Parts: sequence; C-alpha cells; structure tokens
Amino acid sequence: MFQKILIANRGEIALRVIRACRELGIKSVAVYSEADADSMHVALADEAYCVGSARSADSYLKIDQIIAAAEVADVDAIHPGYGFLAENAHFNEVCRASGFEFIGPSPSAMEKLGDKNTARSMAIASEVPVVPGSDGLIESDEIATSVAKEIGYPVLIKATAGGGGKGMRVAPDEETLLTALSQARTEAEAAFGNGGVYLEKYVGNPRHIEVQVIADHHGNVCHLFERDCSVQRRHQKLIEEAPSPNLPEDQRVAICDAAVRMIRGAAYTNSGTVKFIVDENNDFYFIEVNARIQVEHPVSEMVSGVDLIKSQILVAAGEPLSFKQEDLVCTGHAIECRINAEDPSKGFRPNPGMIKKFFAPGGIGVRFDSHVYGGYSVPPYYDSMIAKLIVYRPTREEAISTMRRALKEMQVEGIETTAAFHDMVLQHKDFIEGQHDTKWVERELMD
Ligand code: MV4
Repeated sequence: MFQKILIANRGEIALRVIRACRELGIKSVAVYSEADADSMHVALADEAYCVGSARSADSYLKIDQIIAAAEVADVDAIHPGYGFLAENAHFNEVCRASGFEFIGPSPSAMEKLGDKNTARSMAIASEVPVVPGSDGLIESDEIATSVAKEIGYPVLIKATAGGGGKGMRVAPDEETLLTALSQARTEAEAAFGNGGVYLEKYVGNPRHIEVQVIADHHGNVCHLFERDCSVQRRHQKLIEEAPSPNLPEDQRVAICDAAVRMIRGAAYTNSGTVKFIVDENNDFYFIEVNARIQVEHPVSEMVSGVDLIKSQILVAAGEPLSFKQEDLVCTGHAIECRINAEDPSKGFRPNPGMIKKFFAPGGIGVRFDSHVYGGYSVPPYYDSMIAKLIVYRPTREEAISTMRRALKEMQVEGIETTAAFHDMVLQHKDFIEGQHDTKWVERELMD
C-alpha cells in the first residue's frame, strides 16, 4: 500500500485527493505555483512544494519540476487529477520510469484511447455502436467525397488527436466538404501536431451521456452507471446529473454494458469514462473515452455509493476492486452545478479576484467540493471553476428543489459567479422535463 502520494494538480480536485489519502492513512504531497501559495490544497496537504511561477506552463505543466518534487518528497505514487497532465501519456511514462506509480491507466491504454480514430476502431472491435463514418483516417479528397456521399450529409470532420469539441468541423454538403476538410487538417496540425482526421455522419442536437467505469488489474471491470452532461455551452459542461432523465431502462443497461465491453477490450485499468451521443430515437453512439477522473465524478459517487478516488488509489496499488457489479445499484438522483468565477451577463467572461465574503451551502443532501474561502483571491491564471455544488436526493424533483435552495444559500461576495445562471436553468420547463440536448443552452438561453 502507498505511504505517500503527490497530487500534480490544484483547486478542488487536489483537495478531493488529499481527503481520500487522509482517510486511507496515506501522506499527501501538494505541488503549487507561486500564485497558489495561499491556496487550500497547500494548507491541507502534509507537505507542499513550489514547482514554479504562476503560468501553468511554468508550474503545473512542468514535468521535470513535478518529478523533482516527487523525488525530494520520496512519494510512492502520483495522482494527476484532471486537466493539466492528466491525459499526457509522456508524463504517465516519465512517472513510471522515475519509479512512481501513476494513478490512472497505462501509458499505452492512455495513448490508444486518446487517439479518437483508434478508439473508434476499438469500439467497433468491441461491438460498441459508432456513428456511421469513415473506415479509419481520411487519406485523400476522393475518399472523403465517396465516404460522405455514402453516409449522407451533413457530415462531421473530426481530428483524431482532438477531443472535447476541439478539432471538429461540420460539412453540410459536397461543395463545402473539401474546404472544411483542409481547414480541419490545418487546425488539427497546428493545435495537436497531428492533422489526421476522420468522418462521421453528423447527429443533430444529441444528448451527451457518458458512463463511469473503473477497472482493476485482476480483470474486474465495473460501471458506476451513466451521467447526463447535456447542459453545456461551447463544449464547457455546466450541469451534470446521474442517472440521465428520460433514458429508457433497456438503453441504460445497453449503454453501460457497451462501456464495460469497450474498457475490457482496451485492457484499460483504473478510472475511465466512455462518452456517447444519444439521438432523438434514444439510439446511442460511441464518441470517445476520457482516460482520467473527471470533474463530474461526484454525481456517480452519490448514486453508486462508491468513493471513486479511493478506488483509483487502491487499484493503482494493485488491490482488487472492493465491490462487484452485482453489488452496485443506482439509487436516488444527483445533480452537480459547476460554480465558475465568470460573469454570465458578460458572455461568461472570467471574473477572478478577491472573495470578500463566502458562505458555503449545506444541509441535507448537499455536497460542496471547493477550495475557496472568505479572503481567498481567485487567480486569473487557471480554469475559472471555484466550486462544485452537488446535491443528492431520492428523486430528481427533490434534487432540483434542493439544488435551487443551496444555490440561493451560497454567498460569494467580491466576484461574479454562474450561480444565478444555474438557478435559471433549474427552473426552466425543458430542463425539468429532461427535454434539453447539448445545443439547448446556446439555442434557447443565449441571446
Ligand atoms: C458528434 C456530434 C454529432 N455527430 N459526433 C463534441 C465533442 C466531442 N465530445 C464529440 N462531440 C460531438 N460529436 C457526431 N457524429 C456532436 C458532438 C457535440 C457534442 C457532443 C457531446 C456533448 C456536447 C456536444 C456539443 C457539441 C457537439
């Protein structure tokens, strides 16, 4: 079992891992930038090392600095959190080569599934439904034209090294296909150093449903049911919930089984999320795998009763999962609102600064995962999320009511946040009826 773990991250996820370490009797080591000297993960960890200056590139992304801290602190393992280096297969490799266990999948599983075209091929090999599309990367304009004609317009051109909405272009018809294709390649080459693209038929107004999976090194693969992440804006998730409203039970079983097949087929270990899009007929299609723990993991923890971060740590230490699939039942309903230091009245523009007064919501069914406090200055250098407000109640209706109560109760003075925006969504008829899709926010709420 590990004696000491370094968390190569900051903010609420660093706190989340520190808490799991504390409960497992494992020492925690924080790394921080000069701008984060006063942050809570530094205060709560057993040890803390400054790894560089404010900009992420000079600190949280500095692999040599993080490895140096791990060596000085003499840790057994490194947890990457999400974002930063979490899906960087090279960092994964360097950790292991330096003698530290990486709390996540193997570098090869991360690399294979991180390549979206390879992941798509693996889905097909595991008989997981994919959107009709090209058989591999598009090698010529002629192939693009013939594949697009076959699957029918509009088609979506996707960068194989992209993800989360980056490197995608819609081609509505043949006239625009070749231009969109060359633009997508150029963009992907510039953004990811890999211009490889593939085609899929465009599924209009899909819901985004993803399945949380955890696999150990003893052949046990469990899903922790699905999450619905359809409330998003420009590929930024805002509200996530579990289970998904209005997903028929047979589809729920099928999508979770497909996710387990995918993870097993990829020889993937530790925590992973298999992402699908679901069309109006409730047909689901594999989109991609996230080879990391995700922001929204708490809603899956609440409905399954599993502590995912502890499970990650135990799996990385070689332990078998402490539960079987048949032990897990999806109970109740969980909703998470991402509280960002952004001003919705100004296009969700980041709004960093000093939090003069802060009161965290509480009461029955409320979980508040946050690193902020009264007197804390939200720095401008990093992601704008300052808290995750999660509620967990027996029914979706009660969860919505508790979330609205908790949002009103939360007090943050000195910066603008997305709290009021969430309250508006939660009382909207479409959301209450579960009739929203991934385009709903931009279509219905944004002027
Ligand atoms: C799609 C799609 C429609 N048709 N693929 C967005 C980012 C990445 N997760 C894949 N995404 C999509 N792939 C086909 N063939 C629509 C999206 C999409 C989307 C998917 C999930 C959640 C939010 C989204 C927002 C816009 C587009």
